[in-house]
Amino acid sequence: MFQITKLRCEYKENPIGIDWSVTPRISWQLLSDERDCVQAAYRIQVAGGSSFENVLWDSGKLNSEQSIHVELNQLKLEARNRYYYRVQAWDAKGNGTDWSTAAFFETGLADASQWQAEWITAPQQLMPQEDDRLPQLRTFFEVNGRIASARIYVTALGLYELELNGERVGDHYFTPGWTSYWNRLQYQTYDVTGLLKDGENALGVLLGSGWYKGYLGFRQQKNIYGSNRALLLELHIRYEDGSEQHILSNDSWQAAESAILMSDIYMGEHYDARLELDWTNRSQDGWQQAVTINHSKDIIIAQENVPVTKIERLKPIELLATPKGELVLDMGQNMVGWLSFTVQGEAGRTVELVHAEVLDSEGNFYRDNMRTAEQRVRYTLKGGEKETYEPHFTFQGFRYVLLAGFGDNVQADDFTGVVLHSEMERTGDFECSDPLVNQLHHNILWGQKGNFLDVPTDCPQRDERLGWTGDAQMFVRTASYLMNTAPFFTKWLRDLKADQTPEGGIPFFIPDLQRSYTEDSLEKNHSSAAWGDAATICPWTIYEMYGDTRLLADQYDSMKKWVSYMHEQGSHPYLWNTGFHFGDWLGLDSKPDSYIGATDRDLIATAFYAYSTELTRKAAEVLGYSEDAEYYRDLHGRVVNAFESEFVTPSGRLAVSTQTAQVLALKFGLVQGPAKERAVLKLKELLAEAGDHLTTGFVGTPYLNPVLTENGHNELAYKLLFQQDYPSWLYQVTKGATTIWEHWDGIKEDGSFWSTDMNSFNHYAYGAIGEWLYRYVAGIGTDEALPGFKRVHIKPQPGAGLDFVRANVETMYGGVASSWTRKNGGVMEVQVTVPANTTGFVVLPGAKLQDLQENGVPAEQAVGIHQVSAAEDGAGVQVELGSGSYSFTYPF
Ligand code: RAM
Repeated sequence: MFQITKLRCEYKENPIGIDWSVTPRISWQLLSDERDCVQAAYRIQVAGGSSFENVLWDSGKLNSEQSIHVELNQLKLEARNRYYYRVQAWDAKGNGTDWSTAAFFETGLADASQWQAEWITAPQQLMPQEDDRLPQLRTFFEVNGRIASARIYVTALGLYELELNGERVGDHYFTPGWTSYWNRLQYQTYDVTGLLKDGENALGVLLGSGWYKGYLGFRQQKNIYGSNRALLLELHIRYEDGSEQHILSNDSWQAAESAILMSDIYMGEHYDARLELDWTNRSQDGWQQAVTINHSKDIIIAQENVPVTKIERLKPIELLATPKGELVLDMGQNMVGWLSFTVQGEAGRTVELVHAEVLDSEGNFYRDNMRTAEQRVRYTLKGGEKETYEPHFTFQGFRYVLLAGFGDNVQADDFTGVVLHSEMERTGDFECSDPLVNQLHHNILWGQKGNFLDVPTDCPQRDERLGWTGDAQMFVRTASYLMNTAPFFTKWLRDLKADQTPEGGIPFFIPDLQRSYTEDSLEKNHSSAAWGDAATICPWTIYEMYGDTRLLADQYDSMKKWVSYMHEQGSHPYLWNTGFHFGDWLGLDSKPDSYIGATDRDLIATAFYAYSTELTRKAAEVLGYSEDAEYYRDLHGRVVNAFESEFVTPSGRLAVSTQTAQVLALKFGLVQGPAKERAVLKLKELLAEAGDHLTTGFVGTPYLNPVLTENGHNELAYKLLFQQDYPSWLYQVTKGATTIWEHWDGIKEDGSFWSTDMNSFNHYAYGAIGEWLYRYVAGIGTDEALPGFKRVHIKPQPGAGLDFVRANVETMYGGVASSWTRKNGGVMEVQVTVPANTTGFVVLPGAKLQDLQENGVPAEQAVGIHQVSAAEDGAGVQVELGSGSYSFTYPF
């Protein structure tokens, strides 16, 4: 078997409406049942139809190993057109695949800023701006003739939901998504060919407030980006005879009030089903003429991210009565999305659902940590038949739901939890012999599900839910093991770049809420060390994980500007010792009543200054900017020297005696030789003083276990992992957590809560331990020089407490697997898989050259193995191998 599978265009399967101002890139995977399979050549054909009768472009057979991000740069593209593509490949032995099955992509509008349609909204008298009630818009049109295809191109100020002839259009939610609305606004494309009918058609739109106009941020502000909800839409119908008909949003449309009395991301939704209009009925009252408004169209871009969709459904595990006598549903999982429910009763009766994450120590419903976010859904029945409802423009973070007004016959089965997030492909799986660690992995995964709803948020429940840069930076690699995050971070990083200040400062959250780049912005809401470094860490991580050089090139200027911003700060050109920083946020060594850990903030700022400079140097090298690379190499050296003279004593001790200080100095290579050794010893000592427990906050925690494992203290890293008392990762697991908490002690030993003002139970930052599980415990890593797992590193790191580990990561080339098992009789078995068209560099700690077997034969004799030698650090064996699955055994 030798074949091609998983054709993707810009990471997506058969995308429509893509931006084609840049050349689309396609990727494929090779499947082979033979080891050591490398692609030697490929051929691509692009055609106007799936039968490939009309070939538009044929690459011919090209000698190349490239099978990801292949640019279709010879192809002349046109707007609004579908292109079919297929691929054939040959290996080094000359074996060829058949043509792959055909895949396609479809280009979007000719120029995303050129719209024939106009922005429309409901007239003022119908919709006073401060009214919470949502408008709906509609139009009628005739279809005459046989339709070849029909597409809707649409965006909104606010959020929209479309219906065509009574059917919801598409399965995307929270469209058009959240971007830096001053600079960028996505439009979506829908294939509506199958929804149109001959004769009269009715197209209706609900408009919501969303991030654009609803409450946003922790200062109870509304209308941050604007106060008008508006729609911009074009429906293009292509008839079989080649003619086209365009239905455009303009003032011929009609507007009416909808049955949604209020809908707000934080607050919830109020719906009165008695007020529903049959908007497909022309003769109903209540409709007025829509009005046009002026708003920029220059900022409109094609959809970049994958859409938010309904990903999974959960049934409640219990309907319980609390000690206070309240009726509460338990979903069994802290989840993000909403409840869909069925209810029956008389017209005018109102039911209410309030959402929260935890019960208090007495078992009562607890929502004080929501701050001002109401998370309340209210539904007034129209009466008669059973009614099923789910909200439209709000999402809740919850495990428990307080029910009111449902009556005595209510049953758990009447409710379904609908989990919504960006539809990223799940790529990572991890399982080991310890159930608590497996639950930790589950919690990390659910932290991502809950907080990757179009932008990477800190939390999904209280009045915050913002794209905090620091949190994103800390979690990006873990996230990219668990799911394919490339389109998600592509969009978010472009917003980061758009919101960056002219001096290169990075707002605390992206999208920014207050144009930090303007002089009249209220306060300095940008540029904290370890937060702003999302500008360098995120694109570099996406580059390593997906081989995405284009994103790196797109972000390169932004990376440079961030470094130059840091360069301009401080009283010394190579130290960053001024300004506000969040420091080692929530570190346990903070002063009482402070959120900021004890680690000197100048040290953190200078450490990240060095790290970002190094990443920018690496990016310059990848992109071929050798002068820049030299500049950043030099700058990095100077920052490291300045760090040394400021923070390392002449005899080699780090002047700041915290866990996080040692961790950063080691992770970023800021201490060498004896100073490095002392930092490792000091870290051990500080951990021991804390009873082998961490005291690190947001900044130190993600690197703590990696640093221990990298510096010869893997056993200590395992020890920290396995601690079950506070503070530790498993403490919360033993307390029943199903997601990752913001605080190590969100719920204290005595059952009481951390203060109400900041206590999220779904905050992924500490979930960055996931990276250690995949990259160190299972040992699956990338290679900077051959990114995207073109060369796979596998170095399992067994430790006391685990008998086996199994991990899989679905990469751009296919599945990478690493598992290890301690067998009876002191034998270690390590199984690895590296996909076709990649090679593997496997390190087996503890193995000896002469003892290593692969499937029962001496390893160096096995097919596919290129080289076996002593590991560089002398503590095991390293194996260079070609693609395929291997099973190694050795005494351990
Ligand atoms: C909190 C957020 C976030 C953190 C900032 C500094 O409000 O929840 O996690 O990055 O503060």
